[in-house]
Amino acid sequence: MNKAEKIKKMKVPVNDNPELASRLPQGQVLTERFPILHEGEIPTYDLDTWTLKLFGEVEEEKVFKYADILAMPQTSVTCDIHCVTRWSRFDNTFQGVLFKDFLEAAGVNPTGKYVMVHGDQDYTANVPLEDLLRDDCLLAHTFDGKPLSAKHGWPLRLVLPHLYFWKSVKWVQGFQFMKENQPGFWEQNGFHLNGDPFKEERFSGEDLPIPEDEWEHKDYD
Ligand SMILES: Nc1nc2c(c(=O)[nH]1)N[C@H]1C(S)=C(S)[C@@H](COP(=O)(O)O)O[C@H]1N2
Ligand SMILES: [Mo]
Repeated sequence: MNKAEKIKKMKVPVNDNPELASRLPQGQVLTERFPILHEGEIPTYDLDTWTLKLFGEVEEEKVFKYADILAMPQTSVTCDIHCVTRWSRFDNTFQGVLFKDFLEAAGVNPTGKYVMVHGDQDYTANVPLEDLLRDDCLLAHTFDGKPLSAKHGWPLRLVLPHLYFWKSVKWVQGFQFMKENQPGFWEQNGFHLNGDPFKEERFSGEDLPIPEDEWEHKDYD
């Protein structure tokens, strides 16, 4: 059974607390722990050789070093996060560079309206450029006042809180601009192309098998 099929068979939690109604999407359970979920091993990095690439449908492709990111305007974002495996966590404070500030500081003009976000290890998630330009979309290096832990995506992860958390690519390596929307890793494996938790855009309706051990959660913080 693949991940999408397994989530479909889970008992669906009922959110009957009126105080939470506007904040906790249907079918989600609130947690105070911070689960850790990813494909593959936790990568290690040398910050001197780390790079972030902007490529594809752009006027000019560019590569950034870690120091370039730290020199850009820094912002703090406090957000709720919602994972398609049904956990939500409120009031998470991340710090880093807003994607829209990054794009402006980068001086890169996208000619494609869709983006494939690339992260280690060979992970991808697709998002419309418009979504990345929101006021709460961050390239984060800090969580709760401390550097992100390696498990949660250090040295840099995307935080895109208005979509299910699978879109928030950890160990981000590049943004590929595209003329057409294309499915990323989970979007090719039974999950929704968009992924809005408040619309419960969980599944694609297709049934494509992936090995079970690739999606079991590994740990908590
Ligand atoms: N590079 C990478 N980023 C990733 C993933 C992954 O497998 N690889 N998993 C996604 C999924 S499915 C989730 S729910 C969140 C989990 O982030 P966390 O481990 O910090 O809770 O990371 C997302 N980003
Ligand atoms: Mo996930």
